[in-house]
Amino acid sequence: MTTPALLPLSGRRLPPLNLGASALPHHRATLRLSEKFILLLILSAFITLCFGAFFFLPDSSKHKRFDLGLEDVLIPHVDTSKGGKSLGGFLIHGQGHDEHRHREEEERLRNKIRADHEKALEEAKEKLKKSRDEIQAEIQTEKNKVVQELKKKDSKPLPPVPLPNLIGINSGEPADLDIREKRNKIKEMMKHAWDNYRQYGWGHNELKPIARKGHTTNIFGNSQMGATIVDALDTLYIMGLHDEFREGQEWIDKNLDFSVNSEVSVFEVNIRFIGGLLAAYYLSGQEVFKIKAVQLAGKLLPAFNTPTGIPWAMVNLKSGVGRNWGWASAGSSILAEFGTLHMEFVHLSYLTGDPVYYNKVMHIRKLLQKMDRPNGLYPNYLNPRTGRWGQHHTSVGGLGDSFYEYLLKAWLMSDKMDTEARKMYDDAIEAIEKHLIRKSNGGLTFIGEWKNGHLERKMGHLTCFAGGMFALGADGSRDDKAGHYLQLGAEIAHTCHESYDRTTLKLGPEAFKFDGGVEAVAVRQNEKYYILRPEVIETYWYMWRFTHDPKYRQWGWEAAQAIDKYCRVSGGFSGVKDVYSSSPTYDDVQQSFFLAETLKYLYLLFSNDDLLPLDNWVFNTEAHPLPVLHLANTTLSGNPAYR
Ligand code: DMJ
Repeated sequence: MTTPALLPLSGRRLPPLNLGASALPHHRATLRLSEKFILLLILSAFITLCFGAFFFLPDSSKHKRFDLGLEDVLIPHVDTSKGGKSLGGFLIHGQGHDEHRHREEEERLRNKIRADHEKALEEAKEKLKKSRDEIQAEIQTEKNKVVQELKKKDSKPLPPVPLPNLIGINSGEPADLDIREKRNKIKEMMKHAWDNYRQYGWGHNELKPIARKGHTTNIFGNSQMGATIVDALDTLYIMGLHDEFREGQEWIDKNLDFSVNSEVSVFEVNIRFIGGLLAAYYLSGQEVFKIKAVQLAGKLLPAFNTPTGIPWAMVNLKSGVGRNWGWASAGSSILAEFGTLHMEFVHLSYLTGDPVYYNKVMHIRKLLQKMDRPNGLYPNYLNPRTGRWGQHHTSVGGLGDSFYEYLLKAWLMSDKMDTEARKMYDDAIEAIEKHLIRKSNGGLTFIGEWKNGHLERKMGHLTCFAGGMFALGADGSRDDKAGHYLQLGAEIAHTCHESYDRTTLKLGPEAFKFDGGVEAVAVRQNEKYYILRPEVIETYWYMWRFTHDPKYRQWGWEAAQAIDKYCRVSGGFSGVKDVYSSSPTYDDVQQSFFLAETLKYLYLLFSNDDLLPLDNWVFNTEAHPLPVLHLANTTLSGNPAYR
């Protein structure tokens, strides 16, 4: 190693000591001795300097490593146990044999890099020998692995919460043989619907029972989310179809994925998926349902990012971008959609300990409370940008229906503590009775629709659910009008039964009129269809629970027989296009709500009241039972996670 900095020193000669003429001769020997001493001192200083410089000069071997870009791999850490010491993050060994060791190490790494390159080249050559499909399959497998890893991360356990009182989930067997047989028949119909979906539509949202393949509509987006599986789970459970339930659970566990680029209806996904998953969780206690419900709810939350907090009708599950239906009054959101989230969202907050869901729905309620209501009625449309009503149309059927239902059920689900919800319900029902409910010339009570300042004397199949709602809300009604509301429920049930009875197939049309001599009959061709809807049977069941009048079981049985006769095909059940035609054509759709609602309400109608008793369970608008939360108040303080 050269030490250029020291060269001038090493070449310098010491000047002779000039002691002048005055120097005495007897001092000559002493002076020579001091000279030697000084020379020795200078020499030793020189040696010390050389030795020090040896350590402080730059190490050329380190420069080489930087040039190769290998600084991180060569000596990545300090291992003082092996006699090294750290300097700037690199390992400095003793000189000499360390130099040798560095070279060896570099050589070893170069060899390793060479070997790795060669291996990669070999692998690439091997890959190229494979077909395009094989390569794609391998890539897909790798992708799946990553997705599974991400899923595992997503499936963090939720905080434990005390489960509400879950009674009456395995009961209901009737003693009466005739009723038992009817109940078994409904169970057989459920098996037929499920088995065919299992065979021909598995994983798709719904089934086309005639084409025998999967079916989907835009409300579920473009992805296969197994809507029928999720919607059917709790019906399978209460019917004791446990193998089928387990099949559904397995599919959900392995395949139900919400990280999809798909635009879905917030309302439909909430009532069918979140409601279905929560009910399946409460009935079976299987954590997977709760976890999936919470994951999905997280994907719906971006829909609330509007200037008012009134959610968009649709949201893209991946991007979180929301928008409204093009047909809804100048970009409005719909009352029955943003007003039908409360039950599920309260349960989500209860189960997760996260108030975000509860706050979202309470914000909607507060906003609605502040708004003026024409004639005390809630219009169907509300603009989420301006916070103003759209067209002044009011309906207890499509576009409005379940908003009123959820006001009543919010009160029931809170163990009757949410009196604010009950008051809103009572106010709304009073306005509806005053402005929308009329008696026809033939004495049939009907609920019309308010449109542009006048009453349209038309009632939808959807509106028929209101009979059950009036009966359910009778107890606890204002001014002790329980008898009145039970009577109103019975009148609506009767009218809706008439709408069935006046058809050829004994199945109800989509909408029917009370006008110009027409009573409870569809007039327009495009209102004559029946798509396996549940609302009329739903009302029969509530009326049965509250009155035990056998006519409701009789009417329910008539409907079940008509469905079995006219809607059953070998590949499942289908809707029909004209209930007044003796040779009906099929629409070729087995709706998921047929399994979730229609068959469940029929089964309950022929079960004892101890199956899902109404003091402990509240059914969401898709017939998914959620337990009453016996909380001290509506701020969910019963959940320890809130304290
Ligand atoms: C169901 O999805 C729900 O009952 C909803 O509230 C409205 N209608 C359909 C079935 O008709």
